[in-house]
Amino acid sequence: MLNRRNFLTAAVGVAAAGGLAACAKEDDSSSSSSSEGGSKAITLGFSQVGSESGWRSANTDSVKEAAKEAGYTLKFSDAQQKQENQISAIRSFIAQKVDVIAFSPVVVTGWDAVLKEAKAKKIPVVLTDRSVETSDESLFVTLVGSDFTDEGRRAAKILEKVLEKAGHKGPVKIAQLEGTTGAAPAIERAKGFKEVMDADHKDDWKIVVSQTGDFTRAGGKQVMAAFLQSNPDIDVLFAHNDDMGIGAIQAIEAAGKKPGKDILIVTVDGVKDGFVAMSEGKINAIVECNPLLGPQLMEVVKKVKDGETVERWIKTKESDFMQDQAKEALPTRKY
Ligand code: GYE
Repeated sequence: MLNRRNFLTAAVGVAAAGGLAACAKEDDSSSSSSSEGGSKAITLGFSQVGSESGWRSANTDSVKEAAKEAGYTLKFSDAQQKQENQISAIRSFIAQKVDVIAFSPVVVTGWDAVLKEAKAKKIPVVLTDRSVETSDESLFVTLVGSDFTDEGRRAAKILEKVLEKAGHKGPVKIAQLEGTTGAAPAIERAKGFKEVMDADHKDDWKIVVSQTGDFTRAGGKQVMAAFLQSNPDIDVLFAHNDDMGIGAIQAIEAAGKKPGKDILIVTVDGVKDGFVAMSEGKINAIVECNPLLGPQLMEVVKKVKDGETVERWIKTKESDFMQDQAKEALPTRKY
């Protein structure tokens, strides 16, 4: 996985990718126009995770709109949350000799072989949203996306405020709805949350149940219903995204409890439906994770194709929201 503390400019990797990009132009037999000055239209192959959440839909729209705006030819492929579909899509982009490949990897491991194939054909790869774990850092140029570990930390910090506001005293029994197993945001959000918990709440907080809901509403609902069966005395739900939180709210209500009161809820993302649930008092706080990565991604893709140096990790700026900010913030939400 990308070293999250390493902000070094990946000069070597990027310079190599720039060279690669230049070669890719020559390789691309379908390009008839001159490539002088880097003005040739860019063909971008983009492999999306799926359509599992509101975040993902907003991200897809952002990528499509930004590609159109930039005048790129976008080859878009939806992997339906399956790694094998992403690998096939990347192989097909390589066969089509696209200029740059961008993808949001569904899980962190298992990419080396296909990324080596892209490298062999001199096609630079830009990661977007999620990172990969690889032994060879030259297999991708950069990551455009959020700091998920920090989101986990922020979730724990905002939970402190939520508990205080609710006047909760004594031990805190926490249920965690994890994202897709093996996905960077699931691993890192859990890690960041635990970090704060171990440092500051060793004695009072405890994660009593934790399971994946695969980032979907249906998953959140089903798993929360099971949690409530095994642990009816849960105080807090930390859901790795709004959609699972919204699914869980349905399960909590079906069990005759009040979400946001009997069970305090902190989620991540900040999609509109999350804000609606928060303005209804059912979610207590949301840690924002911005899906509107399209414009930044298109800028980076152009730089990579032109052989310019880019940072190894281009981070997204984000905020946190408490319930009392929900009504005011709702009309301003862009996704
Ligand atoms: O939080 C979740 C989506 O990778 C940041 O994926 C993304 C996550 C997002 O399904 O809603």
